[in-house]
Amino acid sequence: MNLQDIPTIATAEELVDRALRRASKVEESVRNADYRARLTAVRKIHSVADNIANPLHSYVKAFPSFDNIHSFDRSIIDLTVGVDKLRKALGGVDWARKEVLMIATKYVPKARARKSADNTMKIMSEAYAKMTNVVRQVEKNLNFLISARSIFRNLPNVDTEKPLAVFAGAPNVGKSSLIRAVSSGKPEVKSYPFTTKGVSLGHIKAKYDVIQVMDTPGLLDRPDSDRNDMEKQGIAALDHLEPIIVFLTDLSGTSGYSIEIQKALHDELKTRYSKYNWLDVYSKSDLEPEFSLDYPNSISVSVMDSTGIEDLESELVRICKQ
Ligand SMILES: Nc1nc2c(ncn2[C@@H]2O[C@H](COP(=O)(O)OP(=O)(O)OP(=O)(O)O)[C@@H](O)[C@H]2O)c(=O)[nH]1
Ligand SMILES: [Mg+2]
Repeated sequence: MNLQDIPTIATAEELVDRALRRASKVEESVRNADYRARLTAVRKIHSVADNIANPLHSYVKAFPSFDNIHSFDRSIIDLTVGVDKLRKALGGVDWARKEVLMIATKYVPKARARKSADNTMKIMSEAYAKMTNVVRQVEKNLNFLISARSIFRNLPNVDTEKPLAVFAGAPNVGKSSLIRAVSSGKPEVKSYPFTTKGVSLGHIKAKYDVIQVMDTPGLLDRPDSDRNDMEKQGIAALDHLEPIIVFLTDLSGTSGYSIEIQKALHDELKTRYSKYNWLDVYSKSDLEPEFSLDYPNSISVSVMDSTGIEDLESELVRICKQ
């Protein structure tokens, strides 16, 4: 099961409504009224319990086991929803599942015992109340899973078998614009006009090759401990996925980050990831440069007049074939 494909999760009220609605349709057609009441109650209690416990079970199963997932996914989960909080929510939901089944096990023999139809109804209502109460107790946990699912749906689904280039650089240097310019087909990349808040994925489709390209939030040159959770997502991609690094430097001065700041970040990452393939890109080449740099084998690009886009793609293909 992929993180991105977790099926819909119902709220506590939706679960309760559905279970009660289904149980209301259960009817036995035995002649004797008391016996009919008992049989019906037993089946209804089972029906409510199953229609609560089965979905709860499927929710818990749908989330990946944290021991088996890729360290990048684990990091991203931790930075977005929090691994411990997610564990707790899943624990709560699993508790509710067991509790509901236990209530059914306890009430079924009571409902089966020889009694008047009225008494049987009372026992059934009591079982209903207890089971639905348990579901309501984990309402917050279910809501947490619902929001975790919607966050996971937008996380990049990286294929670790295929090449990956991570676009990194200071804020506002044109990473997202460039990712959009090189991504073919329908990229997963959302075209926000705003600053990038998380990692996302696009693909370059070049003849027989597919190269994954990852957008990352802007980085500042500072120790990891000072970095915010958005920056940490980009660092997690670099740390755990060992990608080709495409480092963007904006020489136009329009990003708001000086050449010194951008160079310090460049040098920090280059030292830190010295074993990775590295490609320097000067962005916004349609604008008059305010600075100059002499990084070796760099490519100048512009998304405004498409300068260098093809060169960048073929250079990435070349690196991937090495
Ligand atoms: N003239 C010109 N402007 C560009 C070019 N590429 C990006 N821009 C502009 O630069 C600004 C920032 O672009 P983004 O692609 O959002 O930059 P980013 O690096 O993703 O920014 P963060 O996500 O905030 O780190 C936007 O206003 C873009 O329109 C370019 O090639 N030429
Ligand atoms: Mg961006």
